[in-house]
Amino acid sequence: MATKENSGSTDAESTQKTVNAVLDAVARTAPEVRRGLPGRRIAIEGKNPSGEEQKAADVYTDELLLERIGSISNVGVYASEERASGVDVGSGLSVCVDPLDGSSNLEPNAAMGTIVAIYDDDLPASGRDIVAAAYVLYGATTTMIVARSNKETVTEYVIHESGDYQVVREELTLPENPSVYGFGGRVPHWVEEFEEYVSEVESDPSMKLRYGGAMIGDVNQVLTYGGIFGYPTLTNAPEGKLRVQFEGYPVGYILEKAGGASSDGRKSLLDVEKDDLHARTPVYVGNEGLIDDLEAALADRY
Ligand code: FBP
Repeated sequence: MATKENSGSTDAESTQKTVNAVLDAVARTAPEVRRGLPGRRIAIEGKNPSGEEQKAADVYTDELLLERIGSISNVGVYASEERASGVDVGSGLSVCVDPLDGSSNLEPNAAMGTIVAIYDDDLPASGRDIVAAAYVLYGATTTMIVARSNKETVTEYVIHESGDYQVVREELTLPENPSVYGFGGRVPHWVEEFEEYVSEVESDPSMKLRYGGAMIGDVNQVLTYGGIFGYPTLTNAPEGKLRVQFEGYPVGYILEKAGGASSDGRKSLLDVEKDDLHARTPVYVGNEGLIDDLEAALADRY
């Protein structure tokens, strides 16, 4: 585990150099992840630390990323959704990975992603310790969205079969007029105030339902068309399903950098404080107006 003095000792320049090295490693690994998916959709014994079924593809992707990211100097800890605790790989930044977000989409050949959050502190870190967040989307093409602490904007890259990646959209910002929405969890488990909010959203003729079952695919719809994605608080799971360190913080960081907003129902996802590496939180990200309306709708619950 990176020690406090180590994790805080990296200066801005070496931090961004390490961020670049991590992003290069993730981009280079993406084509290999895609090539390794056929034949790995079977479930394997055991569960991940969140108690969910692991696929061979989850474990394969996690092992590739540990090997690549773990060998980068100035990376102190590699942690993943698939491992109970972080792996000490030296000293420096902490890297949290959801190796294959939405792996249940492998069987129906639908979109999946890899999520990366880089923190300049020990784990579990705070959302305000993020120095970079990124996600790879395995869709019709392979793309990567990146947000950095030393840049006010979000960049989209396409990743080629070689692992080389090039900019396709600089200064990516959420469109002002939202048009898509997607919410997870079973409707009978939505709390009443949320159900009323969703009815409001659905009554807007400009809004279309886009829910694909992999957060990264759904969030990318919101980033492209404007709108809102949420995996909400549920009556049978008040903290929802998504993990703070591996999903909530990085996606909240990216959407806020793109001029949108994030929330756990009350406040920015980046201000959620949890002392467990695999803690969950309700996740809502999208256009500021939609998030403000959501927080107003849920206000009576808190
Ligand atoms: P993992 O696959 O990384 O566990 O991610 C959880 C997830 O697949 C999200 O990507 C997605 O938003 C959500 O679960 C879908 O949940 P559900 O199957 O309940 O709609």
